[in-house]
Parts: sequence; structure tokens; C-alpha cells
Amino acid sequence: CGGGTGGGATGGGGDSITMGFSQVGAESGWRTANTKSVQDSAKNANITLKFSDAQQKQENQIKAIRSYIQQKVDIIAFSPVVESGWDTVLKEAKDAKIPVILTDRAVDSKDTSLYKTFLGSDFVEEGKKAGQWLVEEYKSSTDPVKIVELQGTTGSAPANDRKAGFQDVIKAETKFEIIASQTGDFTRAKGKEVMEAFLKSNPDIDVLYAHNDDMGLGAIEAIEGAGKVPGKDIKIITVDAVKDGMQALADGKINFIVECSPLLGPQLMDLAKKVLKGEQVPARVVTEETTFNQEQAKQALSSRQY
Ligand code: GYE
Repeated sequence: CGGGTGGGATGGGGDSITMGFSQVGAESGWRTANTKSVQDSAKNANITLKFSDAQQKQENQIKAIRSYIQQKVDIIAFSPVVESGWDTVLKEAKDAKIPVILTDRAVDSKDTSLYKTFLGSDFVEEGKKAGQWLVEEYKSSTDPVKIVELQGTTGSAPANDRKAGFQDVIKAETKFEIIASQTGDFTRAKGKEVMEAFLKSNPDIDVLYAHNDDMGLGAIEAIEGAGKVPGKDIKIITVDAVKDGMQALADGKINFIVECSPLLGPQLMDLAKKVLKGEQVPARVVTEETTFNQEQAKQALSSRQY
């Protein structure tokens, strides 16, 4: 190690890179798969990973980032739990000359020099895909369609964007009405709890749009508990396409899933190496993803990695 084109940056170009990674938490199947992807690919790329789990709390992430700065890691990567409130700590990293890569979720900082690149999905596009399926599904009906929405973590990029993209598509037709919308914090338990409340106050729900599979899976329990049939009495759209979600889709309990890939690890390690070598990297790297209906889920299930 050492030498090469590393220049001033410690670890640049060498094989002893240390990365500090601040993860959102362990709130969902998606997150578990994402953590595994990051850890496995760090090992494969010969990058020493310092990993911390923020338990969905921004203050914990800020603490972790400050501690990575103190430890003088070569590079910091993190998945910001919410979009706002990062400028101060990102400025501290910049002043310490430690490059930062955003993975999975975005920040709303105006100063884009605070991070090198942002690797992750286009969540607005995901919300649009969910809306497009709904428009197609109800294209021959003029009756009102009553929708309830389980939002992701309040203030997070995927919650903000999946909501906005969905709304953008369905607003064109007045028959679609979102009658209730609340956060389920991307967890199964909260998804169930909030869906139970939705069912109590709204006797005739046609559609559930859940911002991730886990909340949808929790909601299925609530729907069944209320004596209704998920996928029939209430149509369900979710995002992620983790195995448990895909199983429920194949079983007819979910109607449509928009894929969001958690397998960001290999690209992240690749970008980190390039950044440390002083190579140019794109400001935005968008993950490629697809959608699944029930038939497609049956086909895809056996080869699903997460
Ligand atoms: O969809 C959800 C997770 O940020 C894309 O976070 C990620 C989201 C994912 O908890 O399941």
C-alpha cells in the first residue's frame, strides 16, 4: 500500500482505506439487506469498515459522524435518516478534509460541495410507478377510489419523495382520494398499528399505498384481523420488493410492488476508492430498478437475493 496516485489524501489509492459508515437503523428487511451489502462489499474491497447503527435517530448519526472525524477515517459514508439539518456536521467533515458519500437517502443541503456524490434510488420515480399502476388498475371505473397511505419515516427522503411522486400521478383524476395518510416509520409494528386505526375510522378503504414492504406486511395483519381480505377487499401497493414482500405478492395479498434495491455496497466501495484516488465521480448515481405484479413475483421469488 501507500504511494500510487494517492497524493495528499491518506489512504488514497492504497489498500488500507478506512470508511466510517453511519446506518439509519434496522427498521426493515430492506435495511438489513443494505447493511449486509455494505459490510460484505467492504470486506471484498479490502476496506476497513467502522459501522454504526443510529436507531433511526439523527442525533446518533451526527455523533457517529463526529466520532469518525475524530478518528480520522479516510472517508465517511452515511444514509441520512432525514433530509434536513446536516450542514453543520458536513462542514466539519469538509474542514477536516474527509470526503463524504451519501448512500440511499438524500440531504437537502444547498451546498452540494459538502458531499462528493449521492448513490441511491430515485424515490420520486418509485412513487410515480406506484401511481401509474393504480391509474391503470382503475382505468375503466368512474367510482371514487378511497386510498390510505402509510408513509415512511417523517422527514426522510423516501417518505417525502414517494408521497410526492404518487400524488403527482394520481392527482390528474379526481376519482382518486387519499382519505388518510400517516407515518408508520417504515416498520412492521407501526404499519400494523396505524392500519388498525385507519380501519376503525374508515369503513370503506379501497387501496393501501405503503411506502415500504414491511409496513404493508404489518397492515396485512391488521386487515386480516378486521376480517377483510388483503389484495381483494383492499388492494395493496408497496415499495422495496424484499423477499417477504415478494412472497405476499405471489400469495395474492399484495397487488403490486415497486422495486428499490438495497444492494448498494459494491458501487459504494467503488465510488469510495475513486474519490480517494482523486478521480472524478458523477454527482448522482441512480440505482436501476423495476416493478413486480403477482405473476412476476412468482417467477422472481426463487432467485431473490434479499
Ligand atoms: O425503502 C425502507 C427503509 O431508505 C430506501 O428505508 C430506504 C428505505 C426503504 O426502511 O424499507
